[in-house]
Amino acid sequence: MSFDIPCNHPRYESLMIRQRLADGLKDGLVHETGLIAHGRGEAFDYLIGERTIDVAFAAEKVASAWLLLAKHPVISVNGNVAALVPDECVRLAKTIPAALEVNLFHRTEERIQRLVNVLQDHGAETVLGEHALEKIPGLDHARGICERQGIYAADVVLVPLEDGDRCQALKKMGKCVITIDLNPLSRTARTADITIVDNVCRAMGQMVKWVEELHSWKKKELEDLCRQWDNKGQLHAVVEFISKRLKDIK
Ligand code: PTJ
Repeated sequence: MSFDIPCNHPRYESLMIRQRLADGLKDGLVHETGLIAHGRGEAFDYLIGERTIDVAFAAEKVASAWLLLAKHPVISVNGNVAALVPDECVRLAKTIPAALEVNLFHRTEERIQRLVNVLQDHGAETVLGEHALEKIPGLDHARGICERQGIYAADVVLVPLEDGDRCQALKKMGKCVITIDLNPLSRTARTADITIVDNVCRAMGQMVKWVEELHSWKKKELEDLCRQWDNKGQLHAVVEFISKRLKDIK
């Protein structure tokens, strides 16, 4: 860490997250545009009050249930996610259990290798992504390249911090797509089956807790929970929440 942030700083958490991304950039994990993406996320985090709002808490629960019901769940990891929540990614993958696959928009083999190493350093036994020989139909950029045993074969895919066209293409393949995106207006947020409007730094840890709790639920109870989820309605609730907060500012 190149900068000491005093823990009594009023924006300590937020500055620590920025620092993790800056370090991730230096370590070759984060792409430079990942910093811009984070800035957009921060703005929306500010609007929701930098906390997990009730709708997101519920979405995290349903997403966890969906991952538990899946036959072949996969967690897709990009540069920002590896820099911010490597430990949570590995814990979530082990608790479900699910496969981890590194998948990059700005793909280089060197970055793939670095991300695989980071996840392994945090305890992952197997990390997919290096032997990506399949292509998601309709996606021309590198994000469409994936592993046959991983995202290609998955029935449920968790794609935190995503760009919209892969989400759409995965859905066209018949997969259930769960995303974590602070922007409730993004194409990804609008296309996914379950959108968690929360900071990935809060959401992933909360999902580990939900998965641990939901392990004792019966299959039918999990199915009922998933069936009730109305993603469009919940996104509307997030926008309402933000609008109300803005209106209430004196
Ligand atoms: O590592 P790579 O090469 O795969 O590239 C990753 C980035 C993030 C650069 C790439 O996926 C990208 O450009 O993403 P977008 O299209 O900018 O979308 C990122 C979305 O994530 C935006 O809607 C942001 O609001 C949201 N976001 C950013 N930071 C966070 C976030 N959502 C949750 N938690 C965050 N910390």
